[in-house]
Amino acid sequence: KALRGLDLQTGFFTFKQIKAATNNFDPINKLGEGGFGSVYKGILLDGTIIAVKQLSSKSKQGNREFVNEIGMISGLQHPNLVRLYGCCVESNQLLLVYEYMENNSLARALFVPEESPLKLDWPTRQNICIGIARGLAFLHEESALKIVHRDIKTTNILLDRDLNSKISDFGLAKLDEEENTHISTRVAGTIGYMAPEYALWGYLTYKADVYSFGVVALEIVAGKNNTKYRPNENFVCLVDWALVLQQKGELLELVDPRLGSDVSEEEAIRMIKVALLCINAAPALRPTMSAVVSMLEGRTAVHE
Ligand code: ACK
Repeated sequence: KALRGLDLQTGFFTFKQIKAATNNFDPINKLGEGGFGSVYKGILLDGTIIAVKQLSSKSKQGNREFVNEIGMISGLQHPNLVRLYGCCVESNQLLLVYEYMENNSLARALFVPEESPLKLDWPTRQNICIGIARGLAFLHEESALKIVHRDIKTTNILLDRDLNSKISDFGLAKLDEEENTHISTRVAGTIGYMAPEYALWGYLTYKADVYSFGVVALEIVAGKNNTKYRPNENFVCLVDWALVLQQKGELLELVDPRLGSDVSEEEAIRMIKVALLCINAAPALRPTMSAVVSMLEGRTAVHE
């Protein structure tokens, strides 16, 4: 019944097809693990490379998020959303089949030291940031469904072969209903990225995604993980540090030193200022995602 809304553009795969594509879930093809289970790389008979998400346990929670994910993104197509090709619900299997993203997650590219830091030069980081903003603007404003993602963070942003960014993991996504407001009884998301009004009171609007985006944008500029970065003993995270630097008028201190002279100071300051607007404690004062896109592209000025 939950699959009733499945869009025709999203197909069903047989378990046999998936087994053949992943070489029977060969550990060599394992791309990684999430809270839900494992992700495998596979190749379909027509040569399409896919990523298969396999739900590990039969937990009710996992099931609900799995079905939710299908319902949310089946049929949704945008260059900055990871495309869902289909699913497999055969022989007690719950599998989601996505387009394969060659360059893994943004978190890995930004924070894992073994990954070449210069893979993400300044123009690439800008493009990644604008891509995430465009994907979110589409979810919030253009998609017929008006979706709040609820779990925007660097591990949920994947990078394709050309390092374009796409949003993934719609397990927690919600439809934005009734005056854009929703009081959640179960607050789900990730510490460090959750908007304060949502984390504290379960007050959910699309502005919660805008806040999370702001944290991600700061992480992109700084090349540092918000909650794992302690600039000194007085500050517990990147966000706090950014707010202090804003007061001192020293925003450039935030810029990732690995970027060297590659970075345009004007563009870096602009990205940081946009991020700071997004993490405003008052949801009403945060910009919409289409306004964010426009500011990042330099089409409109950033009003502080
Ligand atoms: O940073 P990663 O290697 O990129 O670690 C995670 C892991 O699986 C668990 O989510 C990777 N992953 C998820 N979806 C895809 C995909 N569509 N293409 C490639 N890798 C993926 C992700």
